[in-house]
Amino acid sequence: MPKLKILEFPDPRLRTKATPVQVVDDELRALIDDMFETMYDAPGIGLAATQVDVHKRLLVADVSIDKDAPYVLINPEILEKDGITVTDEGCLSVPGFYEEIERAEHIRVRYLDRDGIDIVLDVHGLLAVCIQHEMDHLDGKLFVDYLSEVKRTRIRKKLEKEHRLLAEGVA
Ligand code: GNR
Ligand code: NI
Repeated sequence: MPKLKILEFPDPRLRTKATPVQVVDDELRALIDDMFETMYDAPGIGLAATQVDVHKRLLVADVSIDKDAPYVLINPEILEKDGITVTDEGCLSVPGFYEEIERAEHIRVRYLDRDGIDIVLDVHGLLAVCIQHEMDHLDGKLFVDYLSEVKRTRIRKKLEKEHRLLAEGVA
């Protein structure tokens, strides 16, 4: 299956607020399979539909070492959050940049799985961080938004330069 193209900051399409999924059908499951392939190939531990220019409330994640613990969250909602954890975060849409970001250590999240079943799950640690990072994407938010404007601007200029060089066929 084709690997999907991942949008990169500062692409304005990453600022789109995704809309709820209405039907969990085979067409959606085909997209989910393509998202997993794209995420594992990147490689990354999570991917939001927004990043592949599909503006539906859908994310995939797998934080396991062996890449054998896939999660699909459709229309995710955070019911509860507590605790604070700091993680050196990266993002496939902000390649090459890593910064410490504070998130809730525990979340209780409600979502539909790939069969359309309503699930409530308590999540801790890296998976909780990843789900919060992916849910931000669905609202058009990126981890760089938590940084100072000086840092965000520096990252934007470096990526814009990379994109310009790539378009010119230099790199
Ligand atoms: O691959 C990824 N690693 C990661 C590390 C720390 C916190 C969040 C993430 S998510 C990221 C993949 C990605 O960009 N998902 O949107
Ligand atoms: Ni990301």
